Amino acid sequence: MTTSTTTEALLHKGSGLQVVVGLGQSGLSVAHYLVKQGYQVAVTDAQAAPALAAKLTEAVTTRQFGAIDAELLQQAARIIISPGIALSTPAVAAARQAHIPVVSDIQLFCDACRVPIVAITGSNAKSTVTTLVGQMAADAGVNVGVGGNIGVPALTLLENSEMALAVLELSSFQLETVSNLGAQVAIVLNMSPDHLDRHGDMLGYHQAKHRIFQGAKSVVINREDALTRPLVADNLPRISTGIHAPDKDQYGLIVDSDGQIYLARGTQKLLSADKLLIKGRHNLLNAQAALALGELAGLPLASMLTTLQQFTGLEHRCEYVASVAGIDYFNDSKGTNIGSTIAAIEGLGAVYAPKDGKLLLVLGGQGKGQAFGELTPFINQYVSQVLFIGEDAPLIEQHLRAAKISHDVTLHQCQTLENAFATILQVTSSSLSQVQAVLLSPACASFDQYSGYAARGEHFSQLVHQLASESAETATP
Ligand code: UMA
Ligand code: ADP
Repeated sequence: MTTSTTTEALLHKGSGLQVVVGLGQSGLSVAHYLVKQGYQVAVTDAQAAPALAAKLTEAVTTRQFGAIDAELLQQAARIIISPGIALSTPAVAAARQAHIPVVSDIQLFCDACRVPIVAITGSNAKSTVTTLVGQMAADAGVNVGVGGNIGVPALTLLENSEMALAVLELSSFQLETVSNLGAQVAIVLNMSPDHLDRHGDMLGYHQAKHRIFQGAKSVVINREDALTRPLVADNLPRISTGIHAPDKDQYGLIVDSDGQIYLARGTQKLLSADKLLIKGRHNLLNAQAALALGELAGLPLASMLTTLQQFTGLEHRCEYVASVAGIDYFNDSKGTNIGSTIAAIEGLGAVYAPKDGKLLLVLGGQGKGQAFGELTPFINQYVSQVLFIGEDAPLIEQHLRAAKISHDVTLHQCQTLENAFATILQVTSSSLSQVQAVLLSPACASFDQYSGYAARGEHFSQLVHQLASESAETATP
């Protein structure tokens, strides 16, 4: 797929300075890719000593660290911006004002990619569905590359010259500077508020996400969420997913007279929901999305159904950790926005409610400008204790109170996870406690206290295991 370095060097010499802004994973991949293509490349980063500078090829001699270099940006023929850097950053905004094109690594990827792209975005479930579609393709014998926001920079996929299909998880940050992606099939899985601090409001966030449909050859739509539909009327092939019985050739759920739920395509029952290892209504939608994307990418149904039954889900997404003193602990540290936390509360709440059980919910971190009051009806239905951690904890409590949280729900300000566990012990040892499950689903980013959601989830799991060993010691005569 990649042409030889010498040919590219001739091709791109003299086409102007390419300035890579941000030397994280994607910036590093961009710099290496462009150098290989023969471009003249410079890099700038706000950090004085970015960790990845040591890995940068010596061919990049202009390296401006310690601040994003506004003067360097003004000299660029093109700026390739990292997703973590806002377009409103003054040096970047000034360059755009001067009509210097600003694109993301995904633009370079789609310009060079010669194989079909399955493009996946949404507020939640991106990594789950991307992994599932990638696995479905691999199990069907397709040489597939899986990358993007999931943690593998997209451009590195081009190093595989045998790749026959690319499955990309795309964030709103990556999409906001992409034009005419031209995916074989594209989806916005769902839309709920997230990253509003960066996009300004829901409209800005929606506009960024919907760029995924530009040039798409087919689309998948979530019938439960009107905001997932492409705005432009067109006659592209499209398949929809949803929680009701589907129309012909669409995906949905069929419920038998005995209450058994099936994944279905039209009137055909494909698989009983019991056969899936990933649980909850949201995962039934995720499974349908993967099937519909796979269908439009040409994957065989029988093989996709086999993959679906083997898929155990990803860590830190409503992951069962352990049961201590009769209480189940779940790590949903990847629940970093309101939509994902609602899915977790509803999904687990529905499991414990028939047994008169309630959830204890650990919430908080960096709030990203969200309206936390939207959680209140779900908390009132399924939760008896809310424990707040992190920098926006007081604000979240204010939002819940303003949205009329029930007097039956007790609120605790804990600041840290360690303090939260002291409270958990206290609350659950009371004979009046209705708590049957503890759920870490913070609805917030973790960067105020952790290096990322994975570190937060691991800390939670470690505290659960510590509690389990202390509880076993106490129980030993
Ligand atoms: N930097 C600046 N100025 C700033 C901000 C950052 O100079 O204002 C510099 C930092 O010093 C650092 C570099 O930019 O050296 C980091 O760039 P980055 O934040 O874009 O991170 P990458 O390592 O390039 O990772 C990015 C994605 N990160 C973000 O979108 C924040 C990764 O998604 C993605 O996996 C990776 O590219 C490969 O495509 C992570 C993420 O958190 C998982 N995504 C968000 C999410 O899922 O919610 C959108
Ligand atoms: P993303 O990559 O979009 O962040 P993940 O697959 O990592 O998505 O899941 C993120 C969070 O969203 C997890 O807390 C997970 O339990 C939750 N989640 C998964 N599927 C859905 C869905 N269909 N709707 C809402 N939340 C979901």
